[in-house]
Amino acid sequence: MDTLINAWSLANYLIVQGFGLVLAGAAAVVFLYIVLRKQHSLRNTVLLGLFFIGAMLFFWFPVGVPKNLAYPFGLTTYGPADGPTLPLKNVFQFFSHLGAFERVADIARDARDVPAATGRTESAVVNIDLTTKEVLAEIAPGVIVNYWTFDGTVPGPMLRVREGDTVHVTLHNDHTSLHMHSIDLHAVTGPGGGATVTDVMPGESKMVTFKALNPGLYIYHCAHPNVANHMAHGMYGLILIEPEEELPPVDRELYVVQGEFYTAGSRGTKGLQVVDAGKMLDGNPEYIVFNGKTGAISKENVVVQQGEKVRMYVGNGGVNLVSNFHLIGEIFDTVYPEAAIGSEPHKNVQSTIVPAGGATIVEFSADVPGTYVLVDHALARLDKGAWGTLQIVGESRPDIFEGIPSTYPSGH
Ligand SMILES: [Cu+2]
Repeated sequence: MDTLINAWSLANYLIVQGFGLVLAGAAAVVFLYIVLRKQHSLRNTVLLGLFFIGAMLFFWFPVGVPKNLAYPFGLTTYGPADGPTLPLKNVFQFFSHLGAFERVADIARDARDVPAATGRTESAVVNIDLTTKEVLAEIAPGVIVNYWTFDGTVPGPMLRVREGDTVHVTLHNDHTSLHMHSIDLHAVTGPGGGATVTDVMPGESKMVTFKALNPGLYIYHCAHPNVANHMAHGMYGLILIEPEEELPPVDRELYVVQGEFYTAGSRGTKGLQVVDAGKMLDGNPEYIVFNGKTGAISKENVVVQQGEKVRMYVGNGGVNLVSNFHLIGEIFDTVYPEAAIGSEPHKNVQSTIVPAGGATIVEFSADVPGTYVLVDHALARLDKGAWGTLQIVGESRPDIFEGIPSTYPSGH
């Protein structure tokens, strides 16, 4: 990575936005002192003093008085724990440890990376190991983000157990981490979904044991305060609790998780980006992506054979937006709304809601060959990255779809 770009990121982050304000204030005080020493006039001293105080009130108050040297300045929050601001010492620590972070060539978890069905008819004891790791990777070409991950990808690995299983989840926090992490699995019945017993320091490990009482597809995520901030760094994934009575078999399964990223630099700004907690509180992400980065799910990799029945496990890490999941040119034959396995599934659905911190299961049959685009159908989000493609290969089916393809770039 270009050292100059990193240096500029640091300068922009700290000097321009933070210390610039302090420097301006200090320079103004020195300037006034020099002027007043030359004036020897009480009237001018009072006037200039009032002018200075007025100017400071006018410029500084809207920005906020720096509190505990935390970034962004002047952010007041009312959550149950600390807000999402970063102490400046953490920012310095981050930049001084840049060399220690692993550079991941591809942060995206492959959409095809779905664990095989347990195939069991009896419950069992299952051991799962996860490692929280803070890494650097591209969210878009040339745009570097400090991701906090489960097992080095976003989303973390999809987990799969069976209803009635006893599950031991051991959470390791990599020694290179700067922060504590934990895990809250929405499949857990118990305090914090496991988070209250898995707060781990860098280099340490802790275990939670739970009984998988309820079948379904559940989000898991880091729940160390500030929880939203940890999730906005990429700390989420899905766990499937297979029902005792198996779901109908399909030919292919896919794993997709939507998430938002709040970078301080505006969308497309190259170089290392830090999180902007103010944008996160306002719910205005610079990037909305499937599986961790723009372009992560592509038809080059996700190839479906005509005639196959496809099931997609879809989650939403949020932290603010509800996804309106849609596959352009397909109709979901079956949807388990909110991933509620056990309820009667919906039939013939176009778009389905995936709540922040929730999931859905959709199924479709691959009938007509071509490229298909999966989207969050709040379509302005496409331009923030919320789309991917898959390909159906096979013989044309003029009985279902016929026409001459346009030579213009395809819209919706
Ligand atoms: Cu965390």
